Amino acid sequence: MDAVSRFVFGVSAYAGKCYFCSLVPYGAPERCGLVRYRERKEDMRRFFISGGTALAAFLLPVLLVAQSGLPFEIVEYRPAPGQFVDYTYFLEEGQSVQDLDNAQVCAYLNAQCENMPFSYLVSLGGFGGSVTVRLKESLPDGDGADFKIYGNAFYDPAYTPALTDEPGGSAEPGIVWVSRDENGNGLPDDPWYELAGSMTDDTAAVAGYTITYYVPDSISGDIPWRDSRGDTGRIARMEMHRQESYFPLWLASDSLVLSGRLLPPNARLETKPSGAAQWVLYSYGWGYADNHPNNSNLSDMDISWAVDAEGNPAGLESIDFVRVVTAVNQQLDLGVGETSTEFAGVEPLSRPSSGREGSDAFSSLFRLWPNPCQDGFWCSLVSGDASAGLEAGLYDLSGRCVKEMKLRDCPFFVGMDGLPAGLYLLRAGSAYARILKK
Ligand SMILES: [Ca+2]
Ligand SMILES: [Ca+2]
Ligand SMILES: [Ca+2]
Repeated sequence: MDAVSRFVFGVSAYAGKCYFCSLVPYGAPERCGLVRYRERKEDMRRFFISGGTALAAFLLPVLLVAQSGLPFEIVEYRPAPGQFVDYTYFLEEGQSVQDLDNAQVCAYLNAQCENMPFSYLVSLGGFGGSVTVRLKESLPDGDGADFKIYGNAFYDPAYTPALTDEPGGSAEPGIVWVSRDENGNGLPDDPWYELAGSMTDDTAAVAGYTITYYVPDSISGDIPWRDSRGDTGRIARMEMHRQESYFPLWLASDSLVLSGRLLPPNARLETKPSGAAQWVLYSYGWGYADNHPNNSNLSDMDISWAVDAEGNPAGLESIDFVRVVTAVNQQLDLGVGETSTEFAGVEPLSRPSSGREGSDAFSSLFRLWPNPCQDGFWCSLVSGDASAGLEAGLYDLSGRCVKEMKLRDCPFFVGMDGLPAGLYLLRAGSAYARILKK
């Protein structure tokens, strides 16, 4: 159809009955609405898209949908204002933002997370914005790191010389909090503990910082704020993000007050070898979400870092909830905008469950979890994108390949439905790991 050639579009996600899409007519960037699922043909699906008077149909491959679900679910989303905060995605047709509630918002986000495991980005907006997840199984504090938080931080190779002592690129650090379901009701209504990170005791960090964001006179305007130090500023509208409002209007209709530990600004204006000026957001040492790339063990967290309000070790034996909160208040020009932590998932870090697994089960290439498994397992790459794209195979003990796949840079699910119980090997090149199906 002719209309197809007139648009650049990208489907960002789908959620059961309907699909959303960013539609960019040439020359006039604009997000457009709902794309409905109409037809199913093997693993391709037909989509219809309308923008203005144009109607187009196209086929897209459907992402592999995990069968067993993720190890976490979002139970609360309270973003600060931001360029990636757009409540129109959450709304049913004809619904107004005032009628949105946390449950509906979380249902939408969880559907996206299930369909794009560990790669759908939940943006927390400016300082104080947060997401809270429940771990489907309690996570004990073992030796060393216990979980990894996925985001979209990266190092900028143009600054490689600086990376040796101070990595920089896009680091938008979020403070991590943990909680245990002490009253056993499945809700995050128990005491919370902050994970101490490398900046917790830094003199430039501010404990008990509070910010108030105000709904502007025109909801599509910049979002003004005032903080507990008397400073004022704005979350500025960005050319590329033209949604109705940057304010999370389902949380508040006049102002939103958010508090926490403020980390100092981490951006510096640098000059690339080409001569172009660019903001570089430098990574803090350790203990923060969206602060180092996913394939770095500096994005791993340790439950034993949890401290109480006085800064004393909390001594938690296990946790059931994780919260991530944007920790800097920073507004940048040159098309960057506010600094907002992104969240893409929590992976409980697997450990050898018994000596029988041997060290190869946790080879340098993969982590397989849970192990033993039932209907399948997750595979994540220790070296991240360095080995993404490699061909891998799942082999039974007779050496027969029962499944072929490509390794990916974020955790992916390998279904084992229909395969007999027993021991299998996941192999890529010379690296392999054992997985036991119960
Ligand atoms: Ca630990
Ligand atoms: Ca509880
Ligand atoms: Ca980010």
